[in-house]
Amino acid sequence: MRVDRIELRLLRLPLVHPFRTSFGRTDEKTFILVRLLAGGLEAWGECVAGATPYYSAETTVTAWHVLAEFLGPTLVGLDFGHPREVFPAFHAVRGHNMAKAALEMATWDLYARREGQPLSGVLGGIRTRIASGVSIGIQESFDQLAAKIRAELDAGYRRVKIKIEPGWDVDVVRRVRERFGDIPLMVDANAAYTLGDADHLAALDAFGLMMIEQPLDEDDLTDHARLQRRLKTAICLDESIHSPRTARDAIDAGACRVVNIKPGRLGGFAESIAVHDLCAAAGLPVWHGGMLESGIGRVHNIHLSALPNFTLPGDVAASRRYFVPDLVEPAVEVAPDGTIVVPTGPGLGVEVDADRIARATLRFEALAR
Ligand code: NPQ
Ligand code: MG
Repeated sequence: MRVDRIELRLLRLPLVHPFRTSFGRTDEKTFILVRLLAGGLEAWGECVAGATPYYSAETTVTAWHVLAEFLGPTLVGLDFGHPREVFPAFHAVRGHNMAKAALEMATWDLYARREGQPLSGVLGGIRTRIASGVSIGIQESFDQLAAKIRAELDAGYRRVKIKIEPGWDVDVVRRVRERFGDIPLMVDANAAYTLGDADHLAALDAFGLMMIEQPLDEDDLTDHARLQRRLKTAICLDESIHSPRTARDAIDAGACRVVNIKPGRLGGFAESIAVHDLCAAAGLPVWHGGMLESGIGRVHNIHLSALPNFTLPGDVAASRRYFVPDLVEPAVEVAPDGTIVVPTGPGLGVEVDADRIARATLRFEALAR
């Protein structure tokens, strides 16, 4: 298989609601879409890097640079039999996993379309529906948070994750438990704490959380292992897990009991499958993270979530929580039982709306063989 042409587009879409985490607030999503043309087929990928380097080092600007100057030329020069060959072909480029993933994931879509199979089928998925959860940003008041939680539970979502930071944590969780009882609840700190906060974080043990996600720094497996020994609550790692090797090291160190898989953070689907498989072998459940993707990235995530060890509800929710209209038809919907159907058509299995993409495009560049 050879890719004839790669198109890069920088898009900006307004968010339905602003989203605040411990690292900042965002009102819109700026991101790169990649479109591949190969042998009369087209395929899509979405780069999850945002406009700012606050969640991770990559941004839309670094990703555009690396895609246009390095990864794009490598991919148009590559004759590959299977998309699992693409990530190794990018080996000379250090890091930049989000840029790598955008192209790599598009090659899986291309391969699936060529095979006439749904993307989930070529990835090894076994589910027809996936369980959906929500991630609720830091709010102005507890009442605002409670109203959001009520609405999401009423919509059927199967677990609620609330973002925490110092000053918006133990008391908020206590009040959520008092108001909502035994709902499936977890928290995500996006690395806002240090090991010195261990006593404070241990107060969360009283509330039966499913897990606490990424309490400490991205590069701090050792302190996560120390913290995990102090807590009853399971630690889930997100930002720390960059590769199958860091996943293995985290598991060996006892730094977590659950892993969040985001293909953007890992460099694509092949590396995500490797992490999925090694967590399964070690007896750790995984779930699919979210990066405020448009419908294109969102549908990629749905297909990967069909793999067997995605046994916990992910941060893969309905389009309408983020973008109206979305870039895909039909938009992603969540059923009253909190599940999302895995599309069954070839590749992504949804239509991409070229007009909406054109209207949201700020920058365009094409690379050809
Ligand atoms: C997380 N996502 O699990 C991330 C954080 C996140 C849904 O909680 C632009 C770039 C916007 C990166 C929004 C959720 C982002 C972003 C959220 C990362 O930690
Ligand atoms: Mg997270």
